[in-house]
Amino acid sequence: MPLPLITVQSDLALERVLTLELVRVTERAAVSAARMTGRGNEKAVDQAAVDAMRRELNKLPIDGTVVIGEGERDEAPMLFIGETVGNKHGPKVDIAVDPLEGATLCAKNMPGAIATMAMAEGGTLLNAPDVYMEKIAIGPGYPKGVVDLDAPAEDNIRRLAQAKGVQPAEITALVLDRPRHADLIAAVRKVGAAVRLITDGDVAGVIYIADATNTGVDIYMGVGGAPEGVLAAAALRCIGGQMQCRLVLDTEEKRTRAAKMGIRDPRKKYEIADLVKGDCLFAATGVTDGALLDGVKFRKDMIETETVVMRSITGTVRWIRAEHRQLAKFHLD
Ligand code: VTB
Repeated sequence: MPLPLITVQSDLALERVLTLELVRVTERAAVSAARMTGRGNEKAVDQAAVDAMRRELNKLPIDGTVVIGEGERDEAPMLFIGETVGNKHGPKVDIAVDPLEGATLCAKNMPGAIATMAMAEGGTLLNAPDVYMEKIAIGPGYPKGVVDLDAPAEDNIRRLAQAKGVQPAEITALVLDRPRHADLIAAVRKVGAAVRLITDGDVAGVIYIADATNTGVDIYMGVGGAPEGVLAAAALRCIGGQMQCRLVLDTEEKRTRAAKMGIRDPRKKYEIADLVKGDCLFAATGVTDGALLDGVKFRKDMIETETVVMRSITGTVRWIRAEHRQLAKFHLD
């Protein structure tokens, strides 16, 4: 009997093929940064990841525009917001990059640094300035509206516990360890819930909530970077979950920058579908070992990487452990 042919709708074929290309991009950025792990030089590790990511992105058959990048044009020489990437022979896509999420973690050889990016249909990712963002996120399987960005933290924990069918004491909230979160942390603990603190890395932090059974994290709360928020939303668009966010535009200068990027309502409360309007791909490769991904391992004559890549159209999540034997491709000399 002839084997059935694999058919892919032609308009989706390229995007499907691009899934593995994203893996190559984040793998190379991760390896380049990992080479300098623990050297204490945040700028150097970040630059290495940026260089590698940009080089790989420019090989892709896409007509891409960076909408979440290393900064705005005059402050970032590469992968700045507005930079076009790709060989132009392909679909118009929006690109969000964080070539090294957790540069401090990598420079200090602490767990959890990742190289990450997302790709979506042109014009569908929120163009956000590099400001802070208030965020709240919970995993899939809860009715809509269980938690609310504007509700007191105590209420959110209680309501989440009720929806999960447990006591608040069985809820764990993940929060960035920053002085600005002192009140939030106290409020969460006041209702008996546990707080897990992270020093950096809230893209992975938000992703943890999608797999509460294994990560033990039920909810992400607090203020982190807006670029990290858009990247995390891309991941949640693929794997499910709820997220609400608001840009922190607390000065006239920030509001003007945001307005230039098309943000009309500076107080808008965004849901995942506002941050990532269309279908998207998301990928992350571990740089240092972390709860989400193993870091890069330099073996004799071989480099190992671990990457997660997700596609929203199908909700497929692939974990890719790669052994790289052709090392010239990493341009490590
Ligand atoms: C977070 C964290 C990042 O920035 O978004 C944080 O996830 C927010 O900024 O890894 P502050 O450090 O100023 O709190 C990072 O720590 C680094 O960009």
